[in-house]
Amino acid sequence: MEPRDAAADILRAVEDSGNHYRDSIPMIASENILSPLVRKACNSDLHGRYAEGLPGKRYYQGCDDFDTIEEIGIKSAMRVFNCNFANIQSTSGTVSNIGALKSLAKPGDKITAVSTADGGHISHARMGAVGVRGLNLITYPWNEERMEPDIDASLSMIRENEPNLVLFGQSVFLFPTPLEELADAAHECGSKVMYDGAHVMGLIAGGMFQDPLREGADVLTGSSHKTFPGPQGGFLLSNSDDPSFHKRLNNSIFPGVCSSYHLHHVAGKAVALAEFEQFGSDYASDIVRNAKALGEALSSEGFDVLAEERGFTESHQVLTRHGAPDSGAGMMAADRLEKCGIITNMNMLPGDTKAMSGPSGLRLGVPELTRVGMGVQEMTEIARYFSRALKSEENHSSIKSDISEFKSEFQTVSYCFEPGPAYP
Ligand code: DSN
Repeated sequence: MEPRDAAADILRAVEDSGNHYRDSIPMIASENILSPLVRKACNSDLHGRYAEGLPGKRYYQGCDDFDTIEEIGIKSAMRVFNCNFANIQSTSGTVSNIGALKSLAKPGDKITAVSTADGGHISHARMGAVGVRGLNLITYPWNEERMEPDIDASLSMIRENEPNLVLFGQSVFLFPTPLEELADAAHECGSKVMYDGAHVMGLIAGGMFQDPLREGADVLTGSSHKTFPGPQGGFLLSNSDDPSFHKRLNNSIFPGVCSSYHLHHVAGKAVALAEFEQFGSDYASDIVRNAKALGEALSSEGFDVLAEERGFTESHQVLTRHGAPDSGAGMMAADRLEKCGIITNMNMLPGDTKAMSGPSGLRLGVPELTRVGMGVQEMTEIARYFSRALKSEENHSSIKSDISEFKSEFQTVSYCFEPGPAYP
């Protein structure tokens, strides 16, 4: 292929991808869309600049304006997350995790975390950041019915193993972690407590989930682009008032794991923080309301929605089971749904053992749908589309066309200073 044709093909695919999401019902729980002002900050000259160091202490000239941006963003993050320390430089939630692991543990130390099979993130696993840092991982005993660590067994496990670091947080995250009791036990053993709030940062900041920094976490890490509706990136936060610990945390990102830390995304993150200060509480409560409504509506349509006895969810996620463990029913459901215009991801559920071919479930998220103005009524309509897609023989093209028409009413990003096109 000629280089020029390759570039043209790439740009066509970029446009097609935007159109695909514009015309679909996007339900990936880790995704969101940018507000017009955040997009403007991200699509700026900053995308090619460097600013190693901290505001006022740079290794490059030309950073005065960026110093202003980062200083405003740090102060805003400290207000939004109600904490004494914020680093907004990291380029992803995983990079924040690597920084926190570098600050809180050394190679050979013991760490406890949720296993990936139970919904833990890959950066909490041996194959991810925990392994890269050379830590010895012990996973929590899991309560499958409550979809959280088994408290009594986890308390015993922490007391018995006396880990150096106790890590909480998940990618499959329906309910707040029973953190206070577990963090107390960890501190009694001399362990540090880290909470990865990647998925639920917007809910934490909006007061709709749990408040890890007041429930015992020494460090809170997270993504800036899931329920927190900014550009892709991460946060590293703490309520410690120890300046030497702040320095250690800052150094863990630069020079620890980043050189250039993507200034355009930091600028976008700072704008997203400003918007969150004004609109975040409403956004967070609307997300949780919609997720609960979706769980209820899918259950009414006859789908097997997990955790019914706990009200399905207290987060932005809902889990559905579509067949027996390791049957791959979730994979097949995700495939059929995408053909019909609903974008989801297959997910392992309790009993599943094969991550690629066997998942029996779907993880459904509502942050993006909420952000384009959908409410409880739309969750009911979406559940009906699920029925048409997964419980009928109807041709996918007619469902897809109805979904495209349904979605055409939801094309504006809200909860921001200048609502505008969601899929420009
Ligand atoms: N793997 C992503 C998720 O979808 O949860 C987070 O990095």
